[in-house]
Amino acid sequence: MPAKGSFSAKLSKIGLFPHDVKVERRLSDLRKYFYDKRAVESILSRGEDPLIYVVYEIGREREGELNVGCTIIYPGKIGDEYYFTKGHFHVKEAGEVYLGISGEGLILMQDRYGGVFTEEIRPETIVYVPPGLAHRSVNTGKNELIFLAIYPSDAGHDYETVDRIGFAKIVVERDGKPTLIDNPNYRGEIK
Ligand code: PAN
Ligand code: ZN
Repeated sequence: MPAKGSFSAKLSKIGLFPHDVKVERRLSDLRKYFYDKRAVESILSRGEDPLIYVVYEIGREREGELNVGCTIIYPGKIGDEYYFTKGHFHVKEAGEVYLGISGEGLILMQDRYGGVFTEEIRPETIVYVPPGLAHRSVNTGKNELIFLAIYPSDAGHDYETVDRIGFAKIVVERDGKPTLIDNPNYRGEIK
């Protein structure tokens, strides 16, 4: 828990975050991304559809402006794979800054040839996402992972490429610890 009255405590009261868009992503929206298809189908067939993450966003339109999004990824796993965001490339060559608010997680960044590296998302730390890299965030902790994302308002989100090829690496629990492994469903280099 963030210290009472701290910056993180204030931002954690996310109902106060000014937003004009709220996006909710449930397991059914992400079914094709989790690698353990049996685990996915067994949960959905029980009539359950857990909420994986929510994004509150201030969207702007004019070139030169910045969008601010606040993402909350809930704690949990499908099989042994931690909850994550869909992930996307930006349509334009636009970088982005992530500011960790609370919880623990990782951001995977992947180039167009499947090269992946990770950085930690932690409270009050900043991650820079360079232009041209797909990015997906993963909650590896026991609490909500909350972070802000700040990016050019005309960056655009390309989900289609990630839909088509996936991420080359995924984050699973091994011996109680988050571990990066090859994604068995990865479909190779982008043509
Ligand atoms: C973030 C993401 C947010 C949700 O604001 O959009 O964490 O992830 P997906 O968009 O992949 O579902 C960001 O990177 N904006 O550019
Ligand atoms: Zn982004």
